[in-house]
Amino acid sequence: MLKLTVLCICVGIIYGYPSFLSNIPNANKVKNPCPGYENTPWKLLGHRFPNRVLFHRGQAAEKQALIDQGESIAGRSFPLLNVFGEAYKSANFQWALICNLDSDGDGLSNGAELGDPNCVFASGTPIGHPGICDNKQSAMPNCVSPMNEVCPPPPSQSIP
Ligand SMILES: [Ca+2]
Repeated sequence: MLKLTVLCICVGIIYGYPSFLSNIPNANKVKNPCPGYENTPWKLLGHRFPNRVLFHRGQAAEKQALIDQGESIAGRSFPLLNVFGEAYKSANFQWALICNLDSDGDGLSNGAELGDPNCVFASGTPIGHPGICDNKQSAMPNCVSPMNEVCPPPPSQSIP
């Protein structure tokens, strides 16, 4: 029975993200808007890191930082959500409740950014990232998630 429980927990962890993403339109088509990473996929929509490798590194760093401060990490979770992920979680994972919101404050609604501007769960192409201010048409005075705070440093440029 214990083995079955462990197996179920592991399967849930490994396959949890796809079902989470399937409830957000075009979530698997979002691109990384960060300088130097443009046009690479942002696979973990709602999280501060674009892929599982970087996500797990980020988790390890966050845990280590707490340990270094003398804090316990027992029983704590480290979802590393961005502003869009926090909004989605707060809405109990209901896309309809956050579609018209502008989670990152860049002047475009989450639906507009994800290619579902009318909030009908349309299949389309995302024009932006709903958790990072990447609206090139606006000065974004209400931005809460600027690139210079949430993006990693650009990869080093290769010398020609
Ligand atoms: Ca955005």
